[in-house]
Amino acid sequence: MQKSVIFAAEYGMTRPYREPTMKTVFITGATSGIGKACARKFAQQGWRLILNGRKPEVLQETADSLSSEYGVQVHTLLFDVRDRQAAKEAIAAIPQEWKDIDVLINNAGLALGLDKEHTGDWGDFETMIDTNVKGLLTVTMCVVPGMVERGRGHIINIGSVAGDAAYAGGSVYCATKAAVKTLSDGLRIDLADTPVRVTNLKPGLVETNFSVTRFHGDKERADNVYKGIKPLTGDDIADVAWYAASAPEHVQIAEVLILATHQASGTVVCRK
Ligand code: NDP
Ligand code: 8X3
Repeated sequence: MQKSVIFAAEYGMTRPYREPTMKTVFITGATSGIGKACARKFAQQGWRLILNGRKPEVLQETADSLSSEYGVQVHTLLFDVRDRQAAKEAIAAIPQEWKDIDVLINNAGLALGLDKEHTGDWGDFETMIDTNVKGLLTVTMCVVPGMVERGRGHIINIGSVAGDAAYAGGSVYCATKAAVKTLSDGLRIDLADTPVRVTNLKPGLVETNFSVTRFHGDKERADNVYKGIKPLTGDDIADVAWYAASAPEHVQIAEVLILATHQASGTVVCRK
């Protein structure tokens, strides 16, 4: 009898026992959409999860459901990526046995509004820059030195097709995602003499809570973004993240643009 089956029988478990791989993925913004889907994907593969979020109940609920569904260990890190001090303290306080992070997925991010650059809301602009650019850089700076020291690691940044070209009303959001591309490219150059890999994933339209957040809770307006086209799902992006993470060590998936079949670019979408 296989060891996993014996274990399951001895412990009366209802799901198959999975040998621990001791591989660890750290995902920011893991409480929704693409981040949560990545957490599910890596959990399915038996990885340990370090999950970041800023809503305590939602974060705990996410952690509990993944750990009970997939039998993986989960460590939660409650902080807002814009709070540099809180992020640094939380990451520094990760228990020793969790510190060997194999993959960091810098996913926390958002768009706010669809306003013109010269008349938009400064608060929205600042939140996008602080989250998508400065937050990502903060977490990168906290995690990557350990990867370099251990000679092992992979950073997967969630960029966007929006970083390839500006679209109407998306000026600042697009600029933050262009920055994610440049930060990814720069980091890849800085790490080229190490085994640490850097990937920039650039999704197009993915149906998550993204547009509800962009339109400040206006669900009807958010739903219209995905009308007449079959959009991507968080799981589609998680599949690509997993592909990059599980590629052989000498293979670095540097950048991937992932679009729905009827989307051709940030501005060309064919709707029925
Ligand atoms: P969701 O709104 O579903 O998820 C965003 C996640 O980021 C949430 O968990 C959210 O937490 C978290 N988050 C936002 N701000 C912060 C913060 N300051 N600190 C910590 N966590 C934060 O959207 P998506 O899953 O779609 O977005 C994930 C990433 O994918 C973003 O970077 C987005 O720009 C990018 N992206 C999305 C696309 C899409 O079409 N959906 C396409 C291309 C890229 P909370 O609920 O607390 O706000
Ligand atoms: C999100 C995709 O096209 O709504 O990054 O900007 S888009």
